[in-house]
Parts: sequence; structure tokens; C-alpha cells
Amino acid sequence: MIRKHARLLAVLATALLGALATPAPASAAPQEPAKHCVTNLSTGATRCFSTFSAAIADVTQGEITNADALPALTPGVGLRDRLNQLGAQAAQRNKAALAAGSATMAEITVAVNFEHTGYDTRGFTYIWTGYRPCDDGPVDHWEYWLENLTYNWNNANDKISSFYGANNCWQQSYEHSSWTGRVLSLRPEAADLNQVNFNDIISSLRLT
Ligand SMILES: [Ca+2]
Ligand SMILES: [Ca+2]
Repeated sequence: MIRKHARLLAVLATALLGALATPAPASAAPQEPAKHCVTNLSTGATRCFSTFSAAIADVTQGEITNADALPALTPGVGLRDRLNQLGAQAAQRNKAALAAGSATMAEITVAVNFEHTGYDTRGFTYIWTGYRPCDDGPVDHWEYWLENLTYNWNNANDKISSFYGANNCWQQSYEHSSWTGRVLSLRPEAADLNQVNFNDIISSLRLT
């Protein structure tokens, strides 16, 4: 009995020392800032996450949980193709929902912009979504537009260094707000905006 007690005390003492040696939660590693914001361009609503994977998991309702680990544009297996596959399904569901008079719509990713070059998810990311993909109509019939990136969450103004469109959307980018200044012509993606003299310059954009 005594020996059992002694052992228990020893265990308690070890636990106590362990607790003392362990830093208090307040001084633990600082929490990652919410650098990854999703803006639904159909509603204007934004929400932010501490990882790109968490943001994409939210957009895809848990269908893609490893976005950080996926290549961006590799055909078939890259994140864009995965988003396109899910987007096509979501578009069908949204059509049916609209026909049935339902207000419950599935979110579709239409473009992803990155603070860093090479679609690097370690910097800030800006994920634009909506309730429909882009169509094949005239290119100047814009499906989505962002007039002033200063007003986006995490202020994307003059920070974007790479981007890609998704679900048939291409991006046209502008030097100043309200689609003024120099124009980077419509393109499906840009891995390094330094290459086209447009790095850290974009202040507004349109998608079609
Ligand atoms: Ca940048
Ligand atoms: Ca600018």
C-alpha cells in the first residue's frame, strides 16, 4: 500500500514538474494569421482561414482537404482541375436548385490569386468564388469583377504575384482601381507576374 502511494506521489510530482516545464498556452507558438480569404463574388461575403488547405476545404465542403500539397495546374491531379471537376458538379446542382426555386447554392471557385509567384500557398492567398462558372460568351461580357482590391479582406492591392482562373474563368488585370491604368490582357493563368512587368501592381480585375 505504501509503495503504491509512493509511486502515485512520484507520478504526481513528475506530472507537476512536467506542467511547470511546459510553457503556458499564452506563450505557445503564435497563432497563424488568417492569410487565406475566400470572397464569394455572388454575395460579397468574405471569410478567412489560417491555411490555404482550410480555405479550400471550406469552399469545397470538405471534398479537398490537402490543397497545400497539390500541384496547382498539373492536368488531372492539380488543384485547378480538381476545382473544375467539383465546379461542374456544383453548377449542375445550382441549375437544378434555381429551377426548383431553392436558394441553397453551391460555391464554385472562379480564380485564385497569390501574394507570391509560382502559386505559392505560404503567402497570402485570395480565393474568389461565385455561384456559376464563366461561360463561353463574348469575352467583354464579364461574369465577375473586383473594382478595388484595397477594400478586400487582407488588402490584396499591389501584392499579387501569380494567379490562375478556374471553372472557365480567365482574368484581366489592371494597374489601378476601377479597371484603369495599364492592362494585363485576359489570361487563364500567370505563374510569375515579374515576367510580364505586372508584379505587385494589380489593383482591380475582371473575370470572363
Ligand atoms: Ca507579391
Ligand atoms: Ca496598382
